[in-house]
Amino acid sequence: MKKNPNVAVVGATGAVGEAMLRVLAERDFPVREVRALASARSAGLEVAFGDSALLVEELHEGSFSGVDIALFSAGGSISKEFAPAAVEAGAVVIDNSSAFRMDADVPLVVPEVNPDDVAWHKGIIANPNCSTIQMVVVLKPLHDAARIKRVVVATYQAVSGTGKKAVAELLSQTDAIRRGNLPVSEVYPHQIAFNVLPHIDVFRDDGYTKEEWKMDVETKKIMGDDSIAVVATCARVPVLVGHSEAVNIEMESALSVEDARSLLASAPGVALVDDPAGNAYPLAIDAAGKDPSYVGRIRRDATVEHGLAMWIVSDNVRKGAALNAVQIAELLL
Ligand code: 25A
Ligand code: L14
Repeated sequence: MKKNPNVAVVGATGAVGEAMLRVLAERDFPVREVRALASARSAGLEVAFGDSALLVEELHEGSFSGVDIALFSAGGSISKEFAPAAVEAGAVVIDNSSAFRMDADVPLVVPEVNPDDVAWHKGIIANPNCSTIQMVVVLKPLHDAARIKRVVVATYQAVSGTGKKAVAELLSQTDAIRRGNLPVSEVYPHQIAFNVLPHIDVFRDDGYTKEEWKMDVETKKIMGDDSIAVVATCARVPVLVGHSEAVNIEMESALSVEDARSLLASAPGVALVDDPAGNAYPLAIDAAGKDPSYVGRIRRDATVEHGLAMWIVSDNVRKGAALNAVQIAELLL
Protein backbone atom coordinates (compact mmCIF):
# COMPACT_ATOMS: atom_id res chain seq x y z
CA MET A 1 0.00 0.00 0.00
CA LYS A 2 1.16 3.54 -0.84
CA LYS A 3 2.22 5.81 2.00
CA ASN A 4 -0.33 8.42 0.91
CA PRO A 5 -3.30 6.51 -0.47
CA ASN A 6 -6.33 7.91 -2.28
CA VAL A 7 -9.42 7.07 -0.25
CA ALA A 8 -13.09 6.85 -1.31
CA VAL A 9 -16.00 6.86 1.15
CA VAL A 10 -19.14 5.23 -0.26
CA GLY A 11 -22.23 6.40 1.64
CA ALA A 12 -20.44 9.62 2.63
CA THR A 13 -23.68 11.44 3.59
CA GLY A 14 -24.88 8.69 5.93
CA ALA A 15 -24.43 8.49 9.69
CA VAL A 16 -21.46 6.15 9.33
CA GLY A 17 -19.97 7.79 6.22
CA GLU A 18 -19.84 11.19 7.91
CA ALA A 19 -18.18 9.60 10.94
CA MET A 20 -15.62 7.90 8.67
CA LEU A 21 -14.62 11.29 7.25
CA ARG A 22 -14.45 12.77 10.76
CA VAL A 23 -12.26 9.91 12.07
CA LEU A 24 -9.93 10.02 9.02
CA ALA A 25 -9.37 13.74 9.65
CA GLU A 26 -9.04 13.44 13.45
CA ARG A 27 -6.44 10.69 13.23
CA ASP A 28 -4.46 12.52 10.51
CA PHE A 29 -4.80 9.52 8.24
CA PRO A 30 -2.20 10.24 5.52
CA VAL A 31 -4.64 10.61 2.62
CA ARG A 32 -3.58 12.13 -0.66
CA GLU A 33 -7.13 12.69 -1.90
CA VAL A 34 -10.56 11.79 -0.48
CA ARG A 35 -13.56 11.13 -2.69
CA ALA A 36 -17.07 11.38 -1.18
CA LEU A 37 -19.56 9.10 -2.95
CA ALA A 38 -23.30 8.66 -2.36
CA SER A 39 -26.53 8.21 -4.27
CA ALA A 40 -27.84 10.63 -6.90
CA ARG A 41 -29.99 12.18 -4.14
CA SER A 42 -26.90 13.61 -2.46
CA ALA A 43 -24.71 14.39 -5.51
CA GLY A 44 -23.69 18.06 -5.48
CA LEU A 45 -23.99 18.44 -1.70
CA GLU A 46 -20.93 19.09 0.44
CA VAL A 47 -19.66 17.02 3.37
CA ALA A 48 -17.10 18.14 5.94
CA PHE A 49 -13.57 16.73 5.92
CA GLY A 50 -11.42 18.37 8.58
CA ASP A 51 -11.39 22.07 7.83
CA SER A 52 -12.36 21.58 4.22
CA ALA A 53 -15.53 20.54 2.38
CA LEU A 54 -15.82 17.74 -0.16
CA LEU A 55 -18.23 17.77 -3.07
CA VAL A 56 -20.38 14.60 -3.04
CA GLU A 57 -20.33 12.67 -6.31
CA GLU A 58 -22.82 10.08 -7.48
CA LEU A 59 -21.49 6.53 -7.09
CA HIS A 60 -20.97 4.66 -10.37
CA GLU A 61 -18.73 1.84 -11.58
CA GLY A 62 -16.06 4.28 -12.75
CA SER A 63 -15.84 6.04 -9.37
CA PHE A 64 -12.81 4.03 -8.25
CA SER A 65 -10.10 4.85 -10.79
CA GLY A 66 -6.97 5.82 -8.84
CA VAL A 67 -8.55 4.85 -5.51
CA ASP A 68 -6.33 2.78 -3.18
CA ILE A 69 -8.72 2.27 -0.24
CA ALA A 70 -12.54 2.30 -0.51
CA LEU A 71 -14.58 2.48 2.70
CA PHE A 72 -18.13 1.27 2.03
CA SER A 73 -21.14 2.04 4.25
CA ALA A 74 -24.19 2.32 2.04
CA GLY A 75 -25.88 -0.98 2.85
CA GLY A 76 -25.34 -4.55 1.73
CA SER A 77 -26.90 -4.28 -1.71
CA ILE A 78 -24.67 -1.34 -2.71
CA SER A 79 -21.62 -3.23 -1.46
CA LYS A 80 -22.54 -6.31 -3.49
CA GLU A 81 -23.10 -4.20 -6.58
CA PHE A 82 -20.03 -1.93 -6.40
CA ALA A 83 -17.30 -3.59 -4.30
CA PRO A 84 -16.22 -5.82 -7.24
CA ALA A 85 -15.72 -2.70 -9.42
CA ALA A 86 -13.59 -1.11 -6.69
CA VAL A 87 -11.42 -4.24 -6.35
CA GLU A 88 -11.14 -4.46 -10.15
CA ALA A 89 -9.85 -0.86 -10.17
CA GLY A 90 -7.10 -1.88 -7.73
CA ALA A 91 -8.60 -0.62 -4.46
CA VAL A 92 -8.78 -2.53 -1.18
CA VAL A 93 -12.41 -2.43 0.00
CA ILE A 94 -13.18 -2.13 3.72
CA ASP A 95 -16.87 -2.97 3.85
CA ASN A 96 -19.13 -2.04 6.76
CA SER A 97 -22.19 -3.96 5.52
CA SER A 98 -23.08 -7.55 6.28
CA ALA A 99 -22.65 -8.54 2.61
CA PHE A 100 -19.27 -10.33 2.78
CA ARG A 101 -18.58 -10.85 6.50
CA MET A 102 -18.99 -14.62 6.57
CA ASP A 103 -17.35 -15.30 3.18
CA ALA A 104 -14.45 -17.72 3.72
CA ASP A 105 -12.05 -15.61 1.63
CA VAL A 106 -12.91 -12.31 3.38
CA PRO A 107 -11.16 -11.44 6.66
CA LEU A 108 -13.42 -10.05 9.40
CA VAL A 109 -11.23 -7.77 11.48
CA VAL A 110 -11.20 -5.97 14.81
CA PRO A 111 -7.69 -4.50 15.06
CA GLU A 112 -7.37 -5.07 18.83
CA VAL A 113 -8.34 -8.75 18.41
CA ASN A 114 -7.18 -10.22 15.08
CA PRO A 115 -5.02 -7.65 13.24
CA ASP A 116 -3.02 -10.39 11.47
CA ASP A 117 -6.10 -11.52 9.51
CA VAL A 118 -5.76 -8.38 7.36
CA ALA A 119 -2.79 -10.06 5.64
CA TRP A 120 -4.81 -12.69 3.74
CA HIS A 121 -7.39 -10.38 2.12
CA LYS A 122 -8.11 -10.78 -1.59
CA GLY A 123 -9.39 -7.25 -2.11
CA ILE A 124 -12.19 -7.08 0.46
CA ILE A 125 -11.91 -6.81 4.25
CA ALA A 126 -15.16 -6.84 6.24
CA ASN A 127 -15.92 -4.60 9.21
CA PRO A 128 -17.96 -6.57 11.77
CA ASN A 129 -21.35 -5.74 13.24
CA CYS A 130 -21.29 -2.94 15.83
CA SER A 131 -22.61 -5.07 18.72
CA THR A 132 -20.02 -7.76 18.03
CA ILE A 133 -17.05 -5.35 17.80
CA GLN A 134 -17.52 -3.72 21.19
CA MET A 135 -18.02 -7.10 22.87
CA VAL A 136 -15.00 -8.94 21.40
CA VAL A 137 -12.63 -6.08 22.27
CA VAL A 138 -13.47 -6.80 25.93
CA LEU A 139 -13.74 -10.60 25.68
CA LYS A 140 -10.41 -11.19 23.91
CA PRO A 141 -8.10 -10.63 26.94
CA LEU A 142 -10.42 -12.72 29.14
CA HIS A 143 -10.45 -15.51 26.53
CA ASP A 144 -6.64 -15.47 26.33
CA ALA A 145 -6.44 -15.75 30.14
CA ALA A 146 -9.13 -18.32 30.95
CA ARG A 147 -10.76 -19.57 27.67
CA ILE A 148 -14.39 -18.51 27.29
CA LYS A 149 -16.71 -21.47 26.69
CA ARG A 150 -20.09 -19.69 26.57
CA VAL A 151 -21.41 -16.14 26.23
CA VAL A 152 -24.95 -15.01 27.05
CA VAL A 153 -25.57 -11.43 25.91
CA ALA A 154 -28.52 -9.03 25.88
CA THR A 155 -28.08 -5.78 23.94
CA TYR A 156 -29.69 -2.36 24.32
CA GLN A 157 -29.01 -0.75 20.94
CA ALA A 158 -29.20 2.90 19.89
CA VAL A 159 -31.25 4.08 16.91
CA SER A 160 -28.21 5.62 15.14
CA GLY A 161 -27.24 2.06 14.14
CA THR A 162 -30.08 2.18 11.62
CA GLY A 163 -28.93 5.52 10.17
CA LYS A 164 -30.01 9.15 10.17
CA LYS A 165 -33.68 8.53 9.41
CA ALA A 166 -34.04 6.42 12.56
CA VAL A 167 -32.48 9.20 14.65
CA ALA A 168 -35.00 11.62 13.13
CA GLU A 169 -37.86 9.19 13.84
CA LEU A 170 -37.00 8.86 17.55
CA LEU A 171 -36.83 12.66 17.91
CA SER A 172 -40.03 13.34 15.99
CA GLN A 173 -41.98 10.63 17.86
CA THR A 174 -40.77 12.03 21.19
CA ASP A 175 -41.87 15.49 20.10
CA ALA A 176 -45.25 14.25 18.83
CA ILE A 177 -46.03 12.42 22.07
CA ARG A 178 -45.09 15.44 24.21
CA ARG A 179 -47.46 17.57 22.14
CA GLY A 180 -50.25 15.00 22.41
CA ASN A 181 -50.03 14.06 18.72
CA LEU A 182 -49.94 10.58 17.22
CA PRO A 183 -46.35 9.28 16.69
CA VAL A 184 -45.61 8.09 13.15
CA SER A 185 -43.53 4.88 12.67
CA GLU A 186 -41.85 4.51 9.27
CA VAL A 187 -38.38 3.12 9.98
CA TYR A 188 -39.28 0.57 12.68
CA PRO A 189 -42.40 -1.64 12.75
CA HIS A 190 -43.46 -0.11 16.11
CA GLN A 191 -43.10 3.14 18.05
CA ILE A 192 -39.52 3.42 19.39
CA ALA A 193 -39.99 6.52 21.59
CA PHE A 194 -40.67 5.47 25.23
CA ASN A 195 -40.54 1.83 24.13
CA VAL A 196 -38.18 -1.19 23.75
CA LEU A 197 -38.27 -3.38 20.63
CA PRO A 198 -36.85 -6.93 20.84
CA HIS A 199 -36.14 -6.84 17.12
CA ILE A 200 -33.01 -5.74 15.20
CA ASP A 201 -32.47 -6.57 11.52
CA VAL A 202 -34.71 -9.33 10.10
CA PHE A 203 -36.10 -12.51 11.68
CA ARG A 204 -34.64 -15.88 10.72
CA ASP A 205 -36.47 -19.21 10.51
CA ASP A 206 -34.99 -20.34 13.86
CA GLY A 207 -36.74 -17.51 15.75
CA TYR A 208 -33.57 -15.47 16.29
CA THR A 209 -32.96 -12.18 14.48
CA LYS A 210 -30.12 -11.78 12.02
CA GLU A 211 -28.45 -9.36 14.47
CA GLU A 212 -28.48 -12.11 17.16
CA TRP A 213 -27.10 -14.65 14.67
CA LYS A 214 -24.33 -12.21 13.62
CA MET A 215 -23.16 -11.88 17.24
CA ASP A 216 -22.70 -15.66 17.35
CA VAL A 217 -20.99 -16.37 14.02
CA GLU A 218 -18.95 -13.16 13.88
CA THR A 219 -17.58 -13.67 17.42
CA LYS A 220 -16.34 -17.16 16.45
CA LYS A 221 -14.73 -15.89 13.23
CA ILE A 222 -13.00 -12.84 14.78
CA MET A 223 -11.74 -14.75 17.84
CA GLY A 224 -10.69 -17.64 15.59
CA ASP A 225 -12.41 -20.16 17.86
CA ASP A 226 -15.53 -22.05 16.78
CA SER A 227 -15.88 -23.63 20.20
CA ILE A 228 -17.16 -20.43 21.86
CA ALA A 229 -20.94 -20.75 22.27
CA VAL A 230 -22.82 -17.44 21.97
CA VAL A 231 -26.51 -16.77 22.54
CA ALA A 232 -27.86 -13.23 22.10
CA THR A 233 -31.04 -11.24 22.58
CA CYS A 234 -30.82 -7.90 20.75
CA ALA A 235 -33.16 -5.04 21.61
CA ARG A 236 -33.61 -1.49 20.32
CA VAL A 237 -33.95 1.20 22.98
CA PRO A 238 -34.76 4.92 22.60
CA VAL A 239 -31.11 6.00 22.87
CA LEU A 240 -29.48 8.15 20.16
CA VAL A 241 -25.86 6.92 20.27
CA GLY A 242 -24.17 4.07 22.17
CA HIS A 243 -25.02 0.40 22.39
CA SER A 244 -25.09 -1.18 25.88
CA GLU A 245 -24.68 -4.90 26.55
CA ALA A 246 -25.25 -7.16 29.55
CA VAL A 247 -22.73 -9.98 29.06
CA ASN A 248 -22.37 -13.20 31.07
CA ILE A 249 -19.43 -15.48 30.33
CA GLU A 250 -18.55 -19.00 31.43
CA MET A 251 -14.82 -19.79 31.34
CA GLU A 252 -12.82 -23.01 31.38
CA SER A 253 -10.56 -21.92 34.23
CA ALA A 254 -10.86 -19.63 37.21
CA LEU A 255 -10.45 -15.87 36.78
CA SER A 256 -11.20 -13.64 39.74
CA VAL A 257 -13.10 -10.37 39.45
CA GLU A 258 -9.93 -8.55 40.53
CA ASP A 259 -7.79 -10.29 37.87
CA ALA A 260 -10.40 -9.58 35.18
CA ARG A 261 -10.40 -5.90 36.19
CA SER A 262 -6.63 -5.61 36.03
CA LEU A 263 -6.45 -7.42 32.67
CA LEU A 264 -9.11 -5.11 31.23
CA ALA A 265 -7.56 -1.97 32.73
CA SER A 266 -4.55 -2.42 30.42
CA ALA A 267 -6.23 -4.04 27.40
CA PRO A 268 -6.04 -2.17 24.06
CA GLY A 269 -9.24 -0.36 23.09
CA VAL A 270 -10.82 -1.00 26.50
CA ALA A 271 -11.63 1.54 29.23
CA LEU A 272 -12.54 0.26 32.69
CA VAL A 273 -15.25 2.26 34.52
CA ASP A 274 -16.09 0.17 37.55
CA ASP A 275 -16.67 1.93 40.84
CA PRO A 276 -20.17 0.99 42.03
CA ALA A 277 -19.68 2.85 45.32
CA GLY A 278 -19.18 6.07 43.36
CA ASN A 279 -22.04 5.28 40.92
CA ALA A 280 -19.42 4.86 38.19
CA TYR A 281 -20.26 2.41 35.40
CA PRO A 282 -20.29 2.71 31.59
CA LEU A 283 -23.07 4.90 30.15
CA ALA A 284 -24.15 5.43 26.54
CA ILE A 285 -24.13 9.22 26.87
CA ASP A 286 -20.53 9.13 28.13
CA ALA A 287 -19.36 6.72 25.41
CA ALA A 288 -20.87 8.81 22.58
CA GLY A 289 -18.11 10.49 20.57
CA LYS A 290 -15.36 8.43 22.24
CA ASP A 291 -13.21 5.57 20.97
CA PRO A 292 -13.03 2.83 23.65
CA SER A 293 -15.24 -0.06 24.49
CA TYR A 294 -16.17 0.72 28.10
CA VAL A 295 -16.61 -2.10 30.65
CA GLY A 296 -17.83 -2.09 34.24
CA ARG A 297 -20.19 -3.80 36.72
CA ILE A 298 -17.73 -6.73 36.65
CA ARG A 299 -18.93 -9.34 39.13
CA ARG A 300 -19.01 -13.05 39.77
CA ASP A 301 -21.72 -15.10 37.98
CA ALA A 302 -22.14 -17.88 40.54
CA THR A 303 -24.71 -19.80 38.45
CA VAL A 304 -21.82 -21.52 36.59
CA GLU A 305 -18.42 -22.80 37.78
CA HIS A 306 -16.16 -20.09 36.36
CA GLY A 307 -18.52 -17.23 35.55
CA LEU A 308 -18.33 -13.45 35.23
CA ALA A 309 -21.00 -10.84 34.48
CA MET A 310 -20.30 -7.37 33.06
CA TRP A 311 -21.75 -4.30 31.31
CA ILE A 312 -20.16 -3.16 28.03
CA VAL A 313 -20.89 0.16 26.26
CA SER A 314 -19.43 1.79 23.15
CA ASP A 315 -20.24 4.38 20.47
CA ASN A 316 -21.87 2.19 17.81
CA VAL A 317 -21.18 4.64 14.98
CA ARG A 318 -17.49 5.13 15.90
CA LYS A 319 -15.91 1.90 17.23
CA GLY A 320 -18.93 -0.03 15.96
CA ALA A 321 -18.37 1.16 12.39
CA ALA A 322 -16.30 4.18 11.30
CA LEU A 323 -13.34 4.01 13.69
CA ASN A 324 -12.91 0.25 13.31
CA ALA A 325 -12.87 0.66 9.50
CA VAL A 326 -10.25 3.44 9.67
CA GLN A 327 -8.14 1.33 12.08
CA ILE A 328 -8.22 -1.47 9.48
CA ALA A 329 -7.07 1.04 6.84
CA GLU A 330 -4.21 2.01 9.19
CA LEU A 331 -3.17 -1.66 9.40
CA LEU A 332 -2.94 -1.72 5.58
CA LEU A 333 -0.36 1.08 5.76
O1 25A B 1 -27.43 -3.58 4.52
P1 25A B 1 -26.85 -3.31 5.88
O2 25A B 1 -25.42 -3.76 5.97
O3 25A B 1 -27.65 -3.93 6.96
O4 25A B 1 -26.86 -1.69 6.10
C1 25A B 1 -28.04 -0.87 5.99
C2 25A B 1 -27.81 0.56 6.39
O5 25A B 1 -27.40 0.56 7.76
C3 25A B 1 -26.48 1.60 7.96
C4 25A B 1 -26.23 2.38 6.69
O6 25A B 1 -27.12 3.55 6.68
C5 25A B 1 -26.70 1.36 5.66
O7 25A B 1 -27.19 2.02 4.52
N1 25A B 1 -25.35 0.91 8.52
C6 25A B 1 -24.68 -0.15 8.06
N2 25A B 1 -23.77 -0.58 8.92
C7 25A B 1 -23.88 0.22 9.99
C8 25A B 1 -23.23 0.29 11.25
N3 25A B 1 -22.26 -0.57 11.61
C9 25A B 1 -24.88 1.17 9.73
N4 25A B 1 -25.21 2.12 10.58
C10 25A B 1 -24.55 2.15 11.74
N5 25A B 1 -23.60 1.27 12.11
P2 25A B 1 -26.64 5.07 6.81
O8 25A B 1 -27.84 5.91 6.92
O9 25A B 1 -25.58 5.25 7.82
O10 25A B 1 -25.93 5.38 5.42
C11 25A B 1 -26.60 5.34 4.25
C12 25A B 1 -25.61 5.91 3.21
O11 25A B 1 -25.71 5.10 2.04
C13 25A B 1 -25.90 5.98 0.92
N6 25A B 1 -26.58 5.32 -0.18
C14 25A B 1 -27.81 4.77 -0.17
N7 25A B 1 -28.12 4.30 -1.40
C15 25A B 1 -27.07 4.59 -2.18
C16 25A B 1 -26.09 5.24 -1.40
N8 25A B 1 -24.94 5.66 -1.90
C17 25A B 1 -24.71 5.43 -3.22
N9 25A B 1 -25.58 4.82 -4.02
C18 25A B 1 -26.76 4.40 -3.55
N10 25A B 1 -27.64 3.82 -4.39
C19 25A B 1 -26.71 7.08 1.47
O12 25A B 1 -26.64 8.22 0.69
C20 25A B 1 -26.03 7.29 2.82
O13 25A B 1 -24.89 8.09 2.60
P3 25A B 1 -28.00 8.94 0.19
O14 25A B 1 -27.55 9.89 -0.82
O15 25A B 1 -29.01 7.88 -0.19
O16 25A B 1 -28.63 9.68 1.37
C21 25A B 1 -28.18 10.98 1.63
C22 25A B 1 -29.17 11.69 2.48
O17 25A B 1 -30.51 11.45 2.05
C23 25A B 1 -31.32 10.99 3.14
N11 25A B 1 -32.14 9.92 2.60
C24 25A B 1 -31.85 8.62 2.67
N12 25A B 1 -32.84 7.91 2.10
C25 25A B 1 -33.76 8.80 1.65
C26 25A B 1 -33.32 10.09 1.97
N13 25A B 1 -34.02 11.18 1.64
C27 25A B 1 -35.18 11.03 0.99
N14 25A B 1 -35.67 9.83 0.65
C28 25A B 1 -34.99 8.68 0.96
N15 25A B 1 -35.49 7.48 0.59
C29 25A B 1 -30.39 10.56 4.19
O18 25A B 1 -30.87 10.97 5.45
C30 25A B 1 -29.07 11.21 3.88
O19 25A B 1 -28.87 12.34 4.69
O1 L14 C 1 -23.85 -3.80 10.50
O2 L14 C 1 -28.84 -1.10 14.14
O3 L14 C 1 -24.98 -5.62 10.34
O4 L14 C 1 -30.34 -1.29 12.60
C1 L14 C 1 -27.37 -3.95 10.74
C2 L14 C 1 -28.46 -3.40 11.67
C3 L14 C 1 -25.75 -2.34 11.67
C4 L14 C 1 -26.79 -1.80 12.61
C5 L14 C 1 -24.88 -4.43 10.66
C6 L14 C 1 -29.18 -1.43 13.00
C7 L14 C 1 -26.03 -3.78 11.40
C8 L14 C 1 -28.16 -1.97 12.03
